[in-house]
Amino acid sequence: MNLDLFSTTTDDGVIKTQIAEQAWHLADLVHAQDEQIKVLLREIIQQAPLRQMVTPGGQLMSVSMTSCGDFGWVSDQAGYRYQSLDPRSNLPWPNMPALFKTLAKEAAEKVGFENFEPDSCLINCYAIGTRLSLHQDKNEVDFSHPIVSVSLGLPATFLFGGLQRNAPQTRLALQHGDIVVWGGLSRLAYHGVLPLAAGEHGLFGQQRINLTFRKSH
Ligand code: MD6
Ligand code: FE
Repeated sequence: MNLDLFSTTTDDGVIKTQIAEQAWHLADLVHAQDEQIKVLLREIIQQAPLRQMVTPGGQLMSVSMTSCGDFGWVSDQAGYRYQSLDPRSNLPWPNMPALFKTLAKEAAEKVGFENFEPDSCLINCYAIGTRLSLHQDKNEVDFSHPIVSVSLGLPATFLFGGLQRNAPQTRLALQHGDIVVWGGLSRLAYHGVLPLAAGEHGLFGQQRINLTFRKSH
């Protein structure tokens, strides 16, 4: 099924497409900040390296992950959760850079979520061929806050489904610099990412980086 997707242009020239109830795609919002983001990401990854986590069911995830902010999302045999310490080092996660927080807050505001205060930024790194299977983001304490998701590097196909795993899915092409924001009635929608197609991005090379900002607590 394909929802009726419609585009509007906001006052400040951002192309905004609603993908579901209270879910929006914002095209090319990152603009000129991408090089700065890359520098900040390198610093974060030096402190808290990307790693493949294991699902509670014992499967190695293909996407590599790390976090910054007051809390980081982790998965292991004991389950999915947020932790204030990186289990790899037992040190706090790197601070969330002000630039990251501002970007997330501004994106949320553009689609009507005022006062979004993310305390966690999950950094997903996709190599060619890796994917993220259909899931809900439900480890946060309060689902009234939206999620803001920033795509960098190679393009990917995002699957956006409904509140039940078997609901029909919409396919969305996510390009470098795009942001997806969702909350409210779509907050617990199932979603995933298809295997990353081969390619070479000018700034990020043969990978896709996704930053998802959440208020976890
Ligand atoms: C990704 N994103 O785009 C994976 N979750 O690489 C997510 O799993 C996600 O983009 C919640 C909200 C937005 C997202
Ligand atoms: Fe997710």
